Amino acid sequence: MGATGAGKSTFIKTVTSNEAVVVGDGLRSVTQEVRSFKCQHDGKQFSVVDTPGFNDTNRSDREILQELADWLLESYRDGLKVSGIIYLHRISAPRMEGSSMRNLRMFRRLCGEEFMQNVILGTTFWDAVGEEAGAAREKELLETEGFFKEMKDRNCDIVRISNDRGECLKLLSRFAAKQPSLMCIQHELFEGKLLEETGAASAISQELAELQRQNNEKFADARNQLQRNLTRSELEKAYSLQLERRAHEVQMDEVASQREALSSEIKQQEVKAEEKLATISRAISRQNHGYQVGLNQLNDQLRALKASASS
Ligand SMILES: Nc1nc2c(ncn2[C@@H]2O[C@H](COP(=O)(O)OP(=O)(O)OP(=O)(O)O)[C@@H](O)[C@H]2O)c(=O)[nH]1
Ligand SMILES: [Mg+2]
Repeated sequence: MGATGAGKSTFIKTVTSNEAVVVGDGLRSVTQEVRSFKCQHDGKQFSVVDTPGFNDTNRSDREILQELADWLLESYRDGLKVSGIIYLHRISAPRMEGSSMRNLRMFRRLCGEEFMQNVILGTTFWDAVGEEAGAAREKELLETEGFFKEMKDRNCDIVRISNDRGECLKLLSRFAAKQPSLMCIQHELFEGKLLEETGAASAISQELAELQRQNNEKFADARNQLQRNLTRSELEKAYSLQLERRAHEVQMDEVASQREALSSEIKQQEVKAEEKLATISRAISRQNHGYQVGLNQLNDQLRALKASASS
């Protein structure tokens, strides 16, 4: 067992020399179903079981667990017990990522503490790291709680796995020396628990709930941040609108008082113009009156002249 790409099928192909074992050649997960391969070693018959890796690119951990659980329950009903499990981990992985931690927690719940003595913790990809860097990582993995420390404390064997067939076969011999045992999930399923009620499944749901909680927290943070930003920008907008309105009102007041001043000035000028007009028309009428008087006098003189001329 182990995460996808850890080298499970490679190990099985090495020990069984069976060409039917499909090893991945890309980034995508390869093994999709639990499949058993037979091999002989040291006078003993082994069934080596390949499993799909957790953290599959195509399927959820829940589906993978279902696949494993079905196989384990069926084999238990058939009277088969598991002699051991090799849990593979890529030593070349630069850090223990969240998905690797999840897989490990689920694996531990799947086995139960008692079964740990039937587990071999195998590290692969040693050729992809320097001996020194690999050894430092191995030490950290074995000494850190939540990584492999608890498994080591439970007497789980720790081995470095190479592609040497002889070395790999020796691991099968180690299992042959162990008492086959029942895994926790086999007990649980055989007792009639639903998969959802098993420890391994609840580990997934706990992880999912934790992921959900973390996502919700991130979402709430982002929403609060957005709200704060919005509120701030809205306040700034409202404030600048208010300033604009105040400036506009001041302008309007100025225009109104200018208009008032202008209209009273116009009125004064109108009064003055009317007064001027009245003065002018009075002068004209005086002048007209003078002309009329002169004209009358001239007419009188003309009439008098005409009368004296005819007599
Ligand atoms: N360098 C190096 N490559 C390895 C080692 N073990 C496996 N590989 C390569 O890693 C890739 C994945 O190996 P698989 O054996 O298919 O991995 P798996 O664990 O069965 O993966 P899934 O079936 O997807 O769960 C293949 O290309 C292997 O050749 C190793 O120890 N060193
Ligand atoms: Mg595989």
